[in-house]
Amino acid sequence: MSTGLIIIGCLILIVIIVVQIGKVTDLAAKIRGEKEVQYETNRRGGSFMLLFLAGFLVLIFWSAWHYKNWMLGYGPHHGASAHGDELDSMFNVTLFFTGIVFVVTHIALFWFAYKYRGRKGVIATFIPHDNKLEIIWTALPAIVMCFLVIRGLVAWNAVMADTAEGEEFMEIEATGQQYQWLLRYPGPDGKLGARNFRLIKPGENPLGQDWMDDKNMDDQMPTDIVLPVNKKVRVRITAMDVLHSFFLPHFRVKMDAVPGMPTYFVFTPTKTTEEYRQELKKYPEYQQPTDPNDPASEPLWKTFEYELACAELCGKGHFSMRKLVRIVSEEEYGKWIKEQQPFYLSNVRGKDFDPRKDELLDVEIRQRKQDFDSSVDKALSAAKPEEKIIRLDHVYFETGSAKLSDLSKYELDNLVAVLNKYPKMTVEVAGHTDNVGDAAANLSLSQTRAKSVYDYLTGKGIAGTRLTARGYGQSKPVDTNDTEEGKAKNRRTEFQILTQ
Ligand SMILES: [Cu+2]
Repeated sequence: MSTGLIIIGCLILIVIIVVQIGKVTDLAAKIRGEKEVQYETNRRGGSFMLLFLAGFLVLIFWSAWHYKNWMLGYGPHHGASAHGDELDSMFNVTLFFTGIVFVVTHIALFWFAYKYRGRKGVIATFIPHDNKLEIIWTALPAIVMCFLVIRGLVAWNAVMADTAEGEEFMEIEATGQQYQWLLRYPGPDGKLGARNFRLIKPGENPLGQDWMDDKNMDDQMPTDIVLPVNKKVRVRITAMDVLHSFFLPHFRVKMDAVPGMPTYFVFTPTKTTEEYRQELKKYPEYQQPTDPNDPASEPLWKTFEYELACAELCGKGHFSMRKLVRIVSEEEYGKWIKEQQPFYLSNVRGKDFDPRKDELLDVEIRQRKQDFDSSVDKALSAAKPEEKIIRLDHVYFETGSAKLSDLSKYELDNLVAVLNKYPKMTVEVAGHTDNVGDAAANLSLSQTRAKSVYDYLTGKGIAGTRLTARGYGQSKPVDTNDTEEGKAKNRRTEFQILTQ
């Protein structure tokens, strides 16, 4: 506040001084004659021009030198991607030529202003046209521009190339939204699932993933970008509302995120976060504490993180579109990616808005088969007959009926596979009920249910001689019938391995 007042005060004073000088000059002119005063002003003005030129150039070169280790492309900030150094070198070549032009034109500008100031008895020469001059200042920039543009085109084609057929790479996706980046990883199948903007629903389905597409089932939405070093990455870039820009400054990656027009960028990170920190550590600038007010805080190099920023001014929360990027070893990446839960399984599965809640997913089917096979293996190696009993947890009947529900077939098919694998195995299929209702009715229901399973298995080609079906009704409870939970455990279908 007080600084502001001082600045305003200074400005007012400067205006007053300028006005006063003007008045004095007017007065002096009247005394000494207009012309003389004009020449004197020209001389003083010209000298100021030279002084300004010197100060200006010194400041430019000093600041470039002084801050170079903070700038991308200089000091520790080599590109952290395979194409990064090529872009930096292009920048430097361009800077070299434009730097020469910058210095020469500024010297010429201010020097001429001094040299050709209005002087007594000197009249300007009139040059209407000069062919030599025209040719030189057209040809020279043209040649330099050609060189820059051709090199730029070659680099552009290399940097912007998409992945080639059969090439190994991983694909992730970044979607810009006011004001955050939504990241998506493909999961174990390596494939990103389909999206449809009509399916977007905040909270439930932020990206509009089509849950009927199996490729979406394992897609993860991590909070940070974590990538293995030296692996080619293709980033799909989209936006949901306005223009954003996917910017990874340390990797020299920048691509617009445009609603309705998917873009991409392919790059290969070549330096882990830790390696970059070690680079920074060599420079005194990065030995300073991270928090300037706390000298005991960690040095800057140690807290360094790569970042993803939005490089398009997209609204008032634009600044908050920042995410951390970590580049790690292949091994560390493997560990991290295993911890990332599929968005569908942790946020959608089984909820009211899950369009597949009545359906068994491949991943669940695989899991159940694994569980089933391992309990069969356990039973096969068990000694006691009661340890050879395996519950068919996922065999369901319609209430009060012996009709198998559709979802039972997965578990029964697992049993068929086991019986085919062990051709000498014989089993007893047993039905059990809780104690609700009439005991005789329960007995008969359990018998028909066991028979249903028997029929299913023989229908799949298992010889009837290897199977017995028996109903036990409520006679063999495994838990109390006093609680709902216990009753549910007692209503069961199981099979016992008799010979193997
Ligand atoms: Cu943005």
